[in-house]
Amino acid sequence: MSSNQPYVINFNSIGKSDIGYISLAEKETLPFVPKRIYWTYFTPEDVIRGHHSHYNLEQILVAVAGRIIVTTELKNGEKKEFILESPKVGLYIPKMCWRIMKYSHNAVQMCIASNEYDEKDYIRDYNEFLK
Ligand code: T46
Repeated sequence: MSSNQPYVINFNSIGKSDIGYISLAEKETLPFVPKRIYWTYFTPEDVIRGHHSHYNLEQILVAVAGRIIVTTELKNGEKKEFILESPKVGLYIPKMCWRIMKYSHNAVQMCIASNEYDEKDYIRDYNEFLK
């Protein structure tokens, strides 16, 4: 379900240790119908990404490999930290939510997004976000 709060989604996982696993993002478990999926990788550990919010985009981040530390901040100042380190866990990020992300060297971040890419949907100025 869509929300104005970030929250963790536990995806279904099928399998066992001797054969491996498959995780599923079925439409019933998703808060929106995805329009775009992309992934980031090889982010150096000393680089902090994000530093932006979106006017309308909603996203689900998944650490399909490695570990991602995501700090979210809402306009009311509420801050949360999430550690993503399981490929069967997603983090829903609502619209109007500032975020920064730090990555382990082996992290692969998959992002399931509610809309196509649009640079005009970004708020990259923190003071503008707070207005
Ligand atoms: C987010 C976090 C979690 C494109 O040209 N097309 C695209 O679809 C995307 C996603 C990016 N770009 C370009 C725009 C920038 O020049 O790639 C460059 C880096 O994108 P961005 O500043 O969004 O990178 P991150 O890693 O800070 O943020 C990414 C997502 O793009 C963003 O929406 O919320 O991951």
